[in-house]
Amino acid sequence: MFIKKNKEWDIYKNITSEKTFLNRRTILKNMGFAAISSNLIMQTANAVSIQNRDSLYPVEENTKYFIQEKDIKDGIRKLTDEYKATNYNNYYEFGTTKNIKRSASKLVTSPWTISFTGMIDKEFGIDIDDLTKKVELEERVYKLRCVEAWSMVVPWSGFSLKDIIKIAQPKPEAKYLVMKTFFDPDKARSQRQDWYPWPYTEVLTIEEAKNELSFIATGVYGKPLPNQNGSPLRLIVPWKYGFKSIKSIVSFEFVADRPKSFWEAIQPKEYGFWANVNPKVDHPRWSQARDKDIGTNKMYDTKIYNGYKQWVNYLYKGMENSSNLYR
Ligand SMILES: Nc1nc2c(c(=O)[nH]1)N[C@H]1C(S)=C(S)[C@@H](COP(=O)(O)O)O[C@H]1N2
Ligand SMILES: [Mo]
Repeated sequence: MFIKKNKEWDIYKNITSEKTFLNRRTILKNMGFAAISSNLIMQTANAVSIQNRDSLYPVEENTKYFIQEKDIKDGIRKLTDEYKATNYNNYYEFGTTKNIKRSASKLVTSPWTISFTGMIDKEFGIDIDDLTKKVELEERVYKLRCVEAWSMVVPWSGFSLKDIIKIAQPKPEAKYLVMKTFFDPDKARSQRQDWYPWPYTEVLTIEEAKNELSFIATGVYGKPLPNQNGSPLRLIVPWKYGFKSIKSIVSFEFVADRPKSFWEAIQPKEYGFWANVNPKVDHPRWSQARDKDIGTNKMYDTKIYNGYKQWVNYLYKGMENSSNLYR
């Protein structure tokens, strides 16, 4: 994405980055040599668990949400080639180009504890490999529409975000679900660039999170998610621009007041909270009327809610004619 800096946020970030720095220094001092050997143990554990993950896939496809698309020459749209979808990625923690697969391979995804916090009965943590045992995995083919006006059609494996809510049991006062990506500047070098509001954060209303389309992907193309696509778990909300679909989640927090998401903190006029796909609301610097398929370069007319209107329209009653639908 292209960034214009936001001053207010810069000031805030300068304060927090200093705290983080002091913290890190103390931690490193206390760890000493232990860090080297524990790192080795972690990597071995990582290899074993990732083999076990392989055996979970492929899973049965749920075709209920599949949308058949036609391109502007009336050809039927096909699934994006696996190689393309796993080699053309946005993952800012590992760099600002689409070519981040190699740097993302450094991320250790096992063990991987996910914390559940905020307005719930009892806060807890659970490892991803225990979480996948508690849910029903299925495959869904969804269109991913990036705010940069490109798109893909991808077969994700995973489970409904509703299951996360069932497991967490939020209190009625909870109005938003906040998700965060890991913060580990040693592995993700871009996180040393402290002008970004790390960790990557995304927010949905609880109603949006309960929508049947909201999905947690743990696999893709019938295999566990590769690191570059957000292993070991990432959000997929196909009616919203791709930046809402946060990768490598470490926490689900239930709150009453809406915090700023990563891109909203950087540039709220360009990457708003709602971020619903809307061909009529252009990005301030480019049109959102069409999107280019990654792989074939064919053009498609962008549809309201990325074509998923029948499932999500009820969430935005009264907002239809507002640019709020986007920002
Ligand atoms: N943590 C994190 N999640 C992220 C991003 C990111 O930079 N960091 N990029 C987002 C954007 S802009 C898009 S389009 C999608 C891309 O997902 P993909 O690489 O699996 O196609 O991931 C989203 N999730
Ligand atoms: Mo994106």
